[in-house]
Amino acid sequence: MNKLFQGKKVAVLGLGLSGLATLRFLLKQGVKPTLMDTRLKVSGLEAIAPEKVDGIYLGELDANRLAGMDVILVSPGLDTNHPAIRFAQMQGTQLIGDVELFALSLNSAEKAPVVVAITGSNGKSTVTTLVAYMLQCSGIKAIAAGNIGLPVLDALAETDTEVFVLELSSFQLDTTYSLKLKAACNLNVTEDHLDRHGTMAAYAAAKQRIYQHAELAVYNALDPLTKPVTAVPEQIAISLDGAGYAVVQHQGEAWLQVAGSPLIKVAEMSLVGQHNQFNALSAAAVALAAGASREALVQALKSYQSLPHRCALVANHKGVRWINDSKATNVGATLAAIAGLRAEVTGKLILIAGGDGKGADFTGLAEVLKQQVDSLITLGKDGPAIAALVPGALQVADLTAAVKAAAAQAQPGDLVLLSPACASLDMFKNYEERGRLFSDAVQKVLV
Ligand code: UMA
Ligand code: ADP
Repeated sequence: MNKLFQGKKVAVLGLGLSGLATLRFLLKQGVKPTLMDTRLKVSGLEAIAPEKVDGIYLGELDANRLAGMDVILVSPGLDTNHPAIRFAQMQGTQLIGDVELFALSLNSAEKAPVVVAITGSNGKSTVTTLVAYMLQCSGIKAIAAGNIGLPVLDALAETDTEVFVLELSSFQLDTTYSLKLKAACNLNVTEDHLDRHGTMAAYAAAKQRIYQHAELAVYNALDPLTKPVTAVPEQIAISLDGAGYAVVQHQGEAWLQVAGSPLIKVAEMSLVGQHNQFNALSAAAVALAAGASREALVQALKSYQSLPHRCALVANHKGVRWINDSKATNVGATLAAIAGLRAEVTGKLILIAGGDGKGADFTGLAEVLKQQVDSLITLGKDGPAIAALVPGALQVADLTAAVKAAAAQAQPGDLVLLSPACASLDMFKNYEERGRLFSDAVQKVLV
């Protein structure tokens, strides 16, 4: 590892969570990097002793300074199409991300732990945490890291980890080259992040990179973009009506079928909705490859606690249910939420949507809005584009107004669903803040 960067000029570009984890890792290796961020203010920098690094540069990127580097460790939040970054690459500077550094570090270790990874437009966090939980229930020391929030290089500091379960975004995969995986899973590829990737082809190609050095590919039988385009020694296709991994009728009830035999009754699972049956099957395939036992899979699927902000019930008041699905940051996630919940609604389904669509085309929502949503309330930057899909949509200025408008029309049996189909960054710090403020506004309006 040390040798890799010896005598080289290294820059850490982007000083958020992953950038600062990269810096900590490099300092431990005795590397003295240059730090850069396009923002003028970055929190966490005050803790860095200036003599430990080779300069800190904030604000507009200097193309010549970047091109003077041998290696740039770029954080996933920065668009690598930035002209100064492309210029440096053209001058021969190597561009890699924190996941690549994690891979290089493990590849040079004497005894590398097992690594599995999950990508997809939707369901990544659910599957990642479920795989880690299945392994933990099997008595294996597993840790979930990556896009889920714990930077991979911070996870590496946990020395007794037996299995790393990584959630990887398309941005992270774009700058990863040598990650060796016991199992790689691509859940689905639906429109997202087109403001960065430009085209669906480029986005799908970034997701395909997860299979580069994988022993097993777990993919979605119904989504051709997830099928490996390169040779992967072993492959498992997941589909609810498939064979090896599927939902089957057994003893008169629906069961999850895992590796060819029934594992658990669907009714016994803590997760609800068809998309979560698919997630559970995918997680089972990955966890088995990483050493989990079937007994542990059953235990995990019965007791797994859903992550917050994903179709979570925040209030059930006078027969009206209020659901927070703030993590639905793209069209595919909102479609899954509506499909999963519609059957349980006896009254109206009132949808609150809108935010920053990240360049998405919303027409895929139109049919479902017309047929399955009874009332649409929109907000945010792309609220008007979503409202334009159906007649009679109500456009409001903020989340509180949306909740008030929903409360004014809700009757017993109705369900109010916040599932924005958009990122939150136009109005909120992140999707968690949006979900929390929704929940607060609901509690206030119900008093
Ligand atoms: N930024 C700048 N200038 C810079 C660097 C960043 O303006 O020089 C801005 C960008 O607008 C960016 C934001 O800062 O959106 C954060 O970027 P970052 O690279 O500093 O992000 P980190 O704090 O390191 O967090 C990253 C992931 N963020 C992104 O990919 C945008 C986190 O995923 C991840 O949890 C973390 O590393 C640890 O691995 C978050 C995310 O939103 C949850 N991911 C996207 C998603 O899930 O849709 C891909
Ligand atoms: P990610 O980490 O990829 O954003 P999450 O597990 O956090 O995924 O789920 C995000 C949203 O996507 C949730 O709001 C949920 O309704 C929806 N979702 C979860 N799994 C799937 C799936 N397999 N297919 C489509 N949508 C899904």
